[in-house]
Amino acid sequence: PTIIRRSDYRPPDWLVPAIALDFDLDPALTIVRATLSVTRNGDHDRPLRLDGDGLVPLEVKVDGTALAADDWHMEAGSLIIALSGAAHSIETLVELAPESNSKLMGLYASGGLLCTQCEAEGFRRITFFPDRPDVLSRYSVRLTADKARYPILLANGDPVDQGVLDDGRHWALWNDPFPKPCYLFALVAGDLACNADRFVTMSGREVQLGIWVREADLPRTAHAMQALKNSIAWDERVYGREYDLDVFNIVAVADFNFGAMENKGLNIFNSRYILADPETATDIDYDGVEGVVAHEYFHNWSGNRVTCRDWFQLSLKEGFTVFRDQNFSADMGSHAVKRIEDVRILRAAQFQEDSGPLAHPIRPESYMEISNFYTATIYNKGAEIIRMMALMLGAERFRAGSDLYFDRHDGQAATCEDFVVAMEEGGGIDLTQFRRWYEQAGTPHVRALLRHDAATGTVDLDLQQSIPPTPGQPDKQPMAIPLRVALFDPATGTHHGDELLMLTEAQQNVRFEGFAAPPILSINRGFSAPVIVETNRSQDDLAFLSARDDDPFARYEAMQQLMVNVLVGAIAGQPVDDAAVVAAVRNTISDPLLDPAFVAEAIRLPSEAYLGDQMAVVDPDAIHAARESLQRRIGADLAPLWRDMHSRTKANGFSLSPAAKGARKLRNAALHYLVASGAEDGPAIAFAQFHEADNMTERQAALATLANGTSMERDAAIDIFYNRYGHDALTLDKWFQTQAFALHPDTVDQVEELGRHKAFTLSNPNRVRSLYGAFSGNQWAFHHRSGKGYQLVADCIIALDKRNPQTAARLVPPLGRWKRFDADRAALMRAQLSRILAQPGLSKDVTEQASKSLE
Ligand code: DPP
Ligand code: ZN
Repeated sequence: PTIIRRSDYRPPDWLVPAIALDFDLDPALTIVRATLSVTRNGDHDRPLRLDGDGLVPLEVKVDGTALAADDWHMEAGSLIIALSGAAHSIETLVELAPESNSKLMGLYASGGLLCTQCEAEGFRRITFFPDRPDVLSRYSVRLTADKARYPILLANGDPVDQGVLDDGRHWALWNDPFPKPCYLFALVAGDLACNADRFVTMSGREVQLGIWVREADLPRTAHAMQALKNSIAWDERVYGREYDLDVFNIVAVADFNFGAMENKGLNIFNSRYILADPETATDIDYDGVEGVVAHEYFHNWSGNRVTCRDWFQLSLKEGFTVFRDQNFSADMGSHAVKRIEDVRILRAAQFQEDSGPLAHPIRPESYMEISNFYTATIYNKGAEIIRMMALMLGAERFRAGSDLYFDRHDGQAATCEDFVVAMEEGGGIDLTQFRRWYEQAGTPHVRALLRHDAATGTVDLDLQQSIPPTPGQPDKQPMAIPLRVALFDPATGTHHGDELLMLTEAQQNVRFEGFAAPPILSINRGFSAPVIVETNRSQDDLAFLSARDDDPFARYEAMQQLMVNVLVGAIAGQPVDDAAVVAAVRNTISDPLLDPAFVAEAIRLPSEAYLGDQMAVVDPDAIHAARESLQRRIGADLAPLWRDMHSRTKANGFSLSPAAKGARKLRNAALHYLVASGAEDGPAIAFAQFHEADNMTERQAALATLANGTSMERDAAIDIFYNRYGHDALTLDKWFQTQAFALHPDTVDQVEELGRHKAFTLSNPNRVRSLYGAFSGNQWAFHHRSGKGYQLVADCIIALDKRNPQTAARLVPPLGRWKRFDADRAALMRAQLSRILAQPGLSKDVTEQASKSLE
């Protein structure tokens, strides 16, 4: 396959200022007529090249005249037309069969709907067009379909007109006044019900809001609607950005490759990020709905009004928009807890990516298949890079920078460099060295050693940074790393102020004066930089910080580090003092001033995968054993406290208030430790919670806790859950996911069985991810020494690649982590990657991921 390089960028040869699309919609045979106004861009004599993927041109007209067969030709799916002159009208006609489109890219059918997904390169599966984000056009779209089957016809922009035809069909005309790249095109046709509402913008314009779902799902859309209204208000208040069309529509679809898509004025969502009610959605699901609704809404400015010049700039819109949605969610709930959750996700997904064969900078240099670059690096590390700029600038100057960025580039296809320049000019800062964050892959390691000189009262902080080699980047330059630091006086429990240090050299020393006694170092407070910090802090220092640090993230982090040290010691077979961990947990759960949601985060043991990341060679069995043993110890030593906490946090009636959510989180943590303690009545208590819960947060947590064990209650709960929710796809996903994620010795066999279950299907990406995606994130089970886990996932990839390569490719990365494991496991993993690569007709998507993973 061809490799696309950032350095090869060239402006488009032809522009398309306007396009009229006419769809005659039918699941078996849809006819698409496109009329493009094209203009030559610059002084050249190159032909017009219109990208196409799987399209056959049934008609090609230039300025109203059908072209003779030798005036155009096809080249690798694209339509090439030789043209003289500067401007023409081009008309093409193609036929599509949406119901047989299993890739879910382009126009496809899902649960009785017809819908589209075009990002990144799906529009070329709908019509011939220069499918690149720097070609911006005004769209006018006419949809015609059977009125009984597809009573609702939606497209981008504002509705213009509609009418009924005599043959049982009807039509609608939509017009989008804002020029946009074709990846933001969308249409939906279906029998949909609407949760309708309105929003009056900051300048007093009224916007009609609609969330479109199946009639039966209407009661589950209230949370999404509230999140939408909150998002619109937040973007006005925090960024001064106003919505710009008369309507804003969201449609939920069941079969979707991504989480959601920000098409102009017509967002299309994976239904899991729209539908929520207490019976079927956990608090995490509710937060997911809020965060993704906000994310897609915020793209209206960071992505749509200002879009990307080319796909190498993807993080320009994604990193910035994730940063925006993270801050929105923090404002809607708890800043401390949101930051902890975001860092946990970053460490679980992005740090692993950054240390493996698929590591890439947030602005990559090359790709085979752009779909493979919708990664945690582009999204989550990208957000961290924006966050560091915001930290260095402070709120006001950051806002000045973002204002300049939006004003200067409105209506343009911009680059990451444009964003950085706007921050420099608007915010008044020099980001020359900081730009390396866009260029260099790999997670920087920072060593921070504190030395105290009692005679002079000075403290020296010796800082060192190093960035490990990553594919194609053996040597790295030092980064500009903003570190928030405080030095605590252990006697008083206070510090002398939080300082922002800029680490810019490979080695750097910072001196502090006036310390009679050695202080305790609190560093990377708030997780100010996405780095791995190593310090020479003792377990006593960490215990102190876990009880006293006034930065909630640093407090959480001290607790985690305390646990990691004990666990890593235990895994290495060293005698360990786990009493310090028990004491710190006791101390945290007994502190009445702490937010319960924070407590639940702080007392949670680091995941098996995170522990694996701390080891030179991951030993999944030893990690599992050590973690189970510490969990049991914490559970047993504090058993009365867990019992008390579990009954104390039982609520009377369901609410989504932060206090109620916090109480549920703590209740579930208490249940978990209580069961882990080995108490005889543990499973019965979990089963009672499973049975009595009036919400999915408690029911699923009880199920998950039981699923980790081998009690009789386990099987009963799994059966009851299936019978109760088997009819609801999103909830059934949880049934698959919980079993695939179970820390149970037979998980690998159970996953094999679940793959043959009648409710399992490869045609729904959510279902695939809920089984195989969850399973490959279950370190102990997936890395079963038999290699069977690898084989199951590889079988799934091979089968899925034939229908949906994009989703298949997303399952490959866990197999690529073989270098981190022992020789036997590494050989088994490599064998599966080779088997995948040997499949005839393998997609570009999976080929890229599997071949890079073998290197
Ligand atoms: N652009 C989408 C999103 O991140 C992904 N398809 O929101
Ligand atoms: Zn996005």
